[in-house]
Amino acid sequence: MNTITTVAHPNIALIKYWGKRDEQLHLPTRSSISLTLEAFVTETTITPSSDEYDHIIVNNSQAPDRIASPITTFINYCKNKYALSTPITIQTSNNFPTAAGLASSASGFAALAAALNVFFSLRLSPQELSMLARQGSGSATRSVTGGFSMWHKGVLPDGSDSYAEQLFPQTHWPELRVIIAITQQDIKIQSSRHAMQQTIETSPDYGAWIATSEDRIASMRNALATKDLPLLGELAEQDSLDMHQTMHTSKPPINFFVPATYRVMRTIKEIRTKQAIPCYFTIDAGPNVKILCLDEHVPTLLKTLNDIEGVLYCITSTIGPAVHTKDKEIHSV
Ligand code: 2P0
Repeated sequence: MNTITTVAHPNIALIKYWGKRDEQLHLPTRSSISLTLEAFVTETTITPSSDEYDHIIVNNSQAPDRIASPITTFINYCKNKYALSTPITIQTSNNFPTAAGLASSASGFAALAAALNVFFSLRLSPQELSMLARQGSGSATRSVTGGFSMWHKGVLPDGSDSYAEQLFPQTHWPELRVIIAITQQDIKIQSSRHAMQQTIETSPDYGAWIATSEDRIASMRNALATKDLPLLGELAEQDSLDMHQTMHTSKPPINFFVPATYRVMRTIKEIRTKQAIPCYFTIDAGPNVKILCLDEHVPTLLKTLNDIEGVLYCITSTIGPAVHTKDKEIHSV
């Protein structure tokens, strides 16, 4: 069998996924729309194992249990589903903080699903591959298709209509930028998986947020098609704030923010109103803030963001591609 290396990029949801209608099949309660971050990269290599066991190496060392265990569950799921028996070694590395709310599970499971697809010659279509990646982590389904993607929530109990579709390729909106303001690099306080189920079960605001889904999905598709940054930004900001509101009102409350998170949000709103620069924030299950803006405003925004107390550093990204193989590195073993 051949060694295979795949490359995937994390994605940031503009209309968020937060909660499952089926926990086993990872079926979401609402559809979501994302953009892919070109600057952040996960590379995953599969080689045949040198013994009868599977091995998982994350960022060049033995992965801690919290990170290794969902990977092992996913590999076992794939081995059962496709009757695979060859033991493998998986080496995966990120050029950005792992499990810190920067969607490393999205790129991680997209890269792993794609690597298994090629290594074991499963011949899955992009749609099937996105459904396989979904079993690793819900958000991974959107990193399979890349660019600007939509994960259809689907309605079927078996999940066969819950997959990602690329709405627009990475080249669709060349001026769009995402600035990631890093306020903390540590492993996050709580896993998304646990936090989202607690939110569904206990937040009185969850139903109202879900009720917004269809309108917001339609408006976001329109904002992307027409490259309307104010529409996209207002929607993304509101959807993110509403998602966090469902967490803040869950029992016990969940709050991923740190003081610098609030400072960045406040600053972005101020820049928008006082300097008339179109810039908007969105925040996921962590304290880091992603700012949506145009390339011409990046220098001004960076200057201000880097001066905010508690902002460690900022990374600017364009839009990234779908998962793919790193062809140059494929060789026979
Ligand atoms: C999203 N997040 O749409 C949302 C917004 C975080 C906040 O998808 O349980 O790691 O593996 O399906 O995909 C993070 O959740 O959770 C996430 P599982 P996942 O990007």
